[in-house]
Amino acid sequence: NVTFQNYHKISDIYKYIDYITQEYPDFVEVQNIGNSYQGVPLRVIKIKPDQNTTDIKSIWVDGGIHAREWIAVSSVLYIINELVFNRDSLEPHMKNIEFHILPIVNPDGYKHSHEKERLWRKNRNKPTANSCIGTDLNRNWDYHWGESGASKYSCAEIYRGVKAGSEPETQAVVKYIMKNPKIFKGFVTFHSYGQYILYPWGYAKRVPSDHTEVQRVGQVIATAIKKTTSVEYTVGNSATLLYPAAGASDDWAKGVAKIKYAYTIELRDTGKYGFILPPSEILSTGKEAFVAVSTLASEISSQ
Ligand code: 0X9
Ligand code: ZN
Repeated sequence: NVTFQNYHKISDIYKYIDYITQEYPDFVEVQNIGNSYQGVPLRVIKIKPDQNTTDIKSIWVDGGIHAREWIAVSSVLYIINELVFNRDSLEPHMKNIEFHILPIVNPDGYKHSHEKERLWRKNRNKPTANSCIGTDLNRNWDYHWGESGASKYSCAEIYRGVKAGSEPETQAVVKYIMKNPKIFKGFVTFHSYGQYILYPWGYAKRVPSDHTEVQRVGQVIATAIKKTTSVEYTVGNSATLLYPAAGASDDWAKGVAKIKYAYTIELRDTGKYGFILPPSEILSTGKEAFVAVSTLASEISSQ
């Protein structure tokens, strides 16, 4: 079983996923949506509402697109844990929400970060014989792909890939969501660090026409987090608050899949430990991630 006292290696995470899907077949479903470059299955865990629920709305949640951001993976596992084991005490008005959760978008990179280079960011693809290893999976998505804040050089940390959607990890998620994009009302991708709740666009300092509403809900989430752990998250537009970076998954979710509430949440901390967040913060950061997703669920369920 997964504890929230330590970061876990990939094999333990997959065992945990298998365990909960076996134990709770009534409302947990697992689906392989594709394979990573190195052939590791990408598993989406679907947590379904009770039978006979009407007006079901879906929310996508993922973590671990960046290899070194271990806290994003542990926090998404924490969310799954809460949704499964505390199902009965969930707020009644989020009971028409279906969650589609991919805890590790980038298993190859995660493994490499655990075993070889702690600060590895990208996946482990090697597109051509003389290129460096790794595409930045958060620069690979097909919406304003290759514009500012993305590199065409394979050795760069922010390498965009040979073309938009070139990577198997990106393709798997695109294919899954685009099978039925209309059911998705929310999209949350967890990263670290900085304690930000970011919304599109990220490709340039521009905002979508519904940004006031998206900012409002972001602020509701930040307030809910503060009430839970006293930790502050700043809400704002990606490109303005952080930096322009094109080809990220949140922009794709909003621009192509047309998911209204698309957020990138940068978890703890604000720089003291950065990516090497101590295990003692796993549990409380997980709580923040759970509050974020459940608050979004409540907002969406009533619309
Ligand atoms: O640069 C990124 O990919 C994200 N920050 S991180 O430090 N985790 O690498 C921010 C992405 C924000 N979203 C967009 N730029 N669209
Ligand atoms: Zn990241």
